[in-house]
This record gives sequence, structure tokens and C-alpha cells, in this order.
Amino acid sequence: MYKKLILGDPIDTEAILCEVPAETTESSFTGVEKSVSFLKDFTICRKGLETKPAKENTREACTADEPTGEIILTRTLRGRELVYGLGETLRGINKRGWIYVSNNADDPNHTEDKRSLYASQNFLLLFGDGAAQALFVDVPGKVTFDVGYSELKTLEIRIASADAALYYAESEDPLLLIREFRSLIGRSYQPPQWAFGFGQSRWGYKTAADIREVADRYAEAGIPLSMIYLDIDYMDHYKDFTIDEKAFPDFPDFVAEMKERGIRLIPIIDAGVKMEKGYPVYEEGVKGDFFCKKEDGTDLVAAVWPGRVHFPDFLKKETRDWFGEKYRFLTEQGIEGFWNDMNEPAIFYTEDHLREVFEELDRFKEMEEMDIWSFFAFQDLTGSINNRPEDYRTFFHEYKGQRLRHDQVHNLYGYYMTRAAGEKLRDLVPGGEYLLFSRASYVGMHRYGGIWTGDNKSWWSHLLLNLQQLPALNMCGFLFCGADTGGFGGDCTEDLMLRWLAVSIFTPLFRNHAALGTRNQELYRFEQTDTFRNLIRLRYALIPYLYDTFTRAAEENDLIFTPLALAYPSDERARTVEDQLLVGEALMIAPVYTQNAAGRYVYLPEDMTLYRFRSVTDYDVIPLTAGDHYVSLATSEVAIYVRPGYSLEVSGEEFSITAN
Ligand code: MIG
Repeated sequence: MYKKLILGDPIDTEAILCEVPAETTESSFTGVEKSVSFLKDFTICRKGLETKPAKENTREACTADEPTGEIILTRTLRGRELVYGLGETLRGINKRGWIYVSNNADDPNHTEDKRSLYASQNFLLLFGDGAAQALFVDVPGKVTFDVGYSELKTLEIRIASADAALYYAESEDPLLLIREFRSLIGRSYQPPQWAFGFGQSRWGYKTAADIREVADRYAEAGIPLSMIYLDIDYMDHYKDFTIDEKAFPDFPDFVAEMKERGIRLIPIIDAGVKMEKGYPVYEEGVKGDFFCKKEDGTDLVAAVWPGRVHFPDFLKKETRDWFGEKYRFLTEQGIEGFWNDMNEPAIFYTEDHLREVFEELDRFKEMEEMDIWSFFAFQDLTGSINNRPEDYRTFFHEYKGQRLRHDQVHNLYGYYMTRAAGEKLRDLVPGGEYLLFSRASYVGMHRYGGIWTGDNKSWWSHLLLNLQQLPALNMCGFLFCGADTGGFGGDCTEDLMLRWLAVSIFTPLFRNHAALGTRNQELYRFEQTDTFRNLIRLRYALIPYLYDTFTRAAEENDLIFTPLALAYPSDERARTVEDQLLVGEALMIAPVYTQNAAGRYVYLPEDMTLYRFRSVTDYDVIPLTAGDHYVSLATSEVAIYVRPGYSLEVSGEEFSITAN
């Protein structure tokens, strides 16, 4: 049973849907360390309230100052304790040993040293040494989770606000804590079954001819394909809810033609609305007062792909209703699915800051001689214009009648954009069967759409990261997820693509996507067409099982991907396995994720049957006993481990995976 502790006057994010009993505390403790009983092992310190301005309807002064007020939670990590959760983050399944910052960031370089990605999913699970504990920090601003990074045995959570809602529970059973948390946050979004097919995407497809070529070449190669994604170039000058009519004449006919061939087109929608006289979305937004405002009440001017844009204030109900309705422009033309991008929101520059930069540049110009420190300052001036923390403190939202500075609700932006879409798509798409996923997210968004994990790279390490992110995302309610298969940035090689597919064929969202300028990575570009065809057919054979598993996980608040440490709590070896997962209740996967490997060691917590597939109908069946095994696995093969009590049968091109 979860309880909540309310400190100060937190923003209601609508992550939690149910009433949770509140712990009564003096909410005003200031600057003192304090152990609050229901958080048992935690010490809470709430600071900086003295400096908080008492301005009405404003939580902070209307300036770009750093936020005032802070809450620090500290807890000693037990020796053998594992820390799971936090959704989309870097590093392993066990989060111990690193520091993670919830601060949705458009950063395409997911290197090991980074602390923030596109999502903030502040749910932590501590287990494996004494009773398990779960904590959800429901704060939409910046939260730092130092999980044994600064000090090996200390968990420190720093909340950049004096206001917070904390949800906490304890149990002997960590899986129960996940299920109960999920029941509080509401049922996960579930897409239609067609969305479990394979999708091809690439930033750079520009015209109907480009799209047709992709469809044709997949058909020629005999590789099944269910979706082609439209990246920003389908739009007229990157304007949301427009179509470049030169590139896509007769769009509705084209959509219908593709659907006839079994392929749905999935367009992207960006957060920023282009400022352009006569462009209806812009005009309506200004008129309706739907955009984010600066302190002086004028609309914030920022720049993203369309050039200068306004950001819809998705926290405002009226804006959501309006923006959600706009998707109709595309649903009326036969579109049934979307991906929402740039909704951290990503900012290339703000008009105000750009002006400051030019003024400063003038000062540099006047220098007789630039000393080295000035040179560094000069370099920084233009090198750090995008996604600046200071810019996120210069605009405001209207939320439930309150004016809120953006940085304090930053992590809600993608959530509320996707909510705007999801709430309308239920009606706009026939039968409510819409596909929707987002880049930025927060807990609560999982009710409206899924996510993809953003701009990864064609790196072997990101293949492993893909696997490791899945259980944490599931814990936070995000069941419909996947990574850009083959990697977004960088150049994908044939062996990496093959190994990556052997993981992605199990993820609900299954999409090959790549960045502009990278090597082409559509599956027909590689040599081993037969192998790729076999792998994709394996995916289609798995869909009934994956769909059932998904439905059950959504209904029963379960995981699709379960780490072995949670599935086999009394197994010592299982605790440390970071590269194998259960998929549903019947299967385990243990993929190869290193270059040039001919196989790998696999740990079996119990006897299992290995099915080694070369194609749906060509496979080995190898019974294995519990323990460690070296399993050979060519790049053309996929290993599926079937747990005792279940059987896998091949009937035609389908698998039936059932309990005995
Ligand atoms: O600034 O629309 O993550 O999937 O291809 C880059 C172009 C904008 C970022 C997305 C990526 C997409 C790209 N977008």
C-alpha cells in the first residue's frame, strides 16, 4: 500500500490517478534534517523556503534566477541492495553507481557520461536486501538521483523545489510494489495490433516517390513491412498539420494506396508552431492565446526546424483541446498514427538570447587582441545557444489557473503534448485504434502513448542499452516502447543490424530509423536479404504472443520485460544478470551484443529449452539444464529460451506459445 507525503504545495502532475492516503507531517520544516517516519530509512531536508517570494499565483519570482528551495532525501543503500527503475536512463538495469538527472533533454549523444535523456520517470525500486521499498518522486522540475555515485553507499535525491509529492511503499515482494504503483498511475496505452508490425523510417525521405521506393524494395525483397514513417520533410516548410503538396500530390490517395499494400504512413509532429502570417495554426494559436508567454505577456519566440516558432502551452486545457483537434487534418486523410518529436521542448535558440549573443559578439569585435580566456568565452557564446537552462526560465505556462515558470514543469511538456493528441485521437481515428508515441515523457504520459528512446547511435553499446532500458520503462507504465533499430546517428553495419534485429523483434515498437546523412540502413540495402527476411518473419510469427503479453501486462499492471533478479529472487546468480530478460511469462532472451562474437555465455536460472531459429520453420530445439552455458549463435540466428511449463509450437508462419 502506497502512502504519500506532501511537502509544501506541489504541482499536481496527474501522474497519479488514485487517492493515496496522506501521511500527516508538519509540512513547513525548514533547513533542518529530519527523518520522517513513513519514509523510514530516509532523511529529509527541506531548504531555502525563507527566500521564496510570496507573489500570488506564481511559485517563483518572474525572473530567470535559479530556482529557490530544495528538498534533499538521503538514504543508506544496503550492502546487497539493487536499485531499479528511473525509466529511460543510461547505464545498466541496476542503477547503482551513477547519477541521473530528470531534466528532459534533447541531447543526441547518449554517451556513458551523460545524466539526462528525453524522459523523466522518477520511480525507484530498492530491493534484494531486506524488505523492498519503492519511491515515486512526483515533481515535474529537475530532480537528481545520486545512486551511490558521490558516495558508494548513499542514495541522495535532490529536488530543485521546496514542493514535492512523494509516494512510498514497502513490501517483501518487489513485483507487488511495481504492480501497485502501476495501478495508481492508470492503465498503459495500448496500440492496435497492426502497430506491432515492422516499420521503416529515415530522416531524409522527401517525396511520395521516395516512400514508394521503400515500399517497392521491401516488397521485392519479400521482407514484410507494416509502416513507413514520415519525418519532417513531408511538411510544407516544417509546418505542423500541413503537407508539402509538390512532394505529395493527392496525399489521401497516396495514403490509401499504401494502406492497400498493407503499409500505414506515420507522420511526425513537432512541438513548435511556425510563426507565419496566414498559416492557420499560427493565427489560431495567437488568437486563442494558446502559446507559452514570457514575463511581459508576449509569446515566447524560439527557433526550431521551421525557423521561428511559438510553443503551444500544452499545460493549458484549452490549448490541448485545440492542438489535439488539429490532428484531424491528417486523420481525415487516412492517417492513423503519429510520432511526437522535439517536445522536451528542444530549442535551437530563443530570439531574446540570440540578440544578447550578437550584442556580446560586437564587444568581442571591438577587442584589440583577444586573450585566451576571452577566446574561450567567445567560443562558448555561440557553442551553447541551444537548449539553455536559462531560456527555460524565461517563459510561463498557465496550469489550472496558475502561472508556472517553465523550468518548474519542464518535464511535463512532452507528456501534455502527447496527452493533447491521445485524448483527441481516441475519437479522430476509427475505433480509437491509434498509434502514438513521443520522444519526451513523464509518468502519466504512458496512458496516452508510447515512447521511442530518441537519437541513439549505431553502436554496439547502444544495442545493450536498448535491452537494459526496457524493464525500467515498463515499471513506469511505458509498455509501448522501442529504440531506433540499427541506431539513429552513425553508420550501421550489416552485422550490427542483424544482432539488433534479434533484440528488436521482441520490442512492441519495432522501427528501423536513421539520421540524415548516415549510411542507408533499410534492410534491402544489405547483402543477406534472405536472412533479413527470415528475421522479420520471426517477428511476425511472434506477434500473437507479444500482443497477448502486452494486453495482459496492460490489464494486470505487469511487466513485459522482467529482469532475472525480479523473476528469480532467491537465485544468487540471477541478481547480477544485466543482459538477459524474460519476455512475458514464457520466454527468455539472451542476445549477442558484441561485434564478431560467435555466441555468448547464458545463465539459466532453471531448465529451459533453447529454440535456435534460422527461420520460422528452420530451427534447433536444445534442452538445457539450469546453470551456465556457452551458446553458439550466428548473426543469422535468433535464440529463444522457453521456460519450463510452457511450449512453443510452430504452425505455418505463426508461433503458438502456451502454458502446458
Ligand atoms: O533535431 O525530425 O529524434 O528521430 O529524425 C532533430 C528529424 C529532429 C529528432 C528525432 C529524430 C528525427 C529528427 N528529429
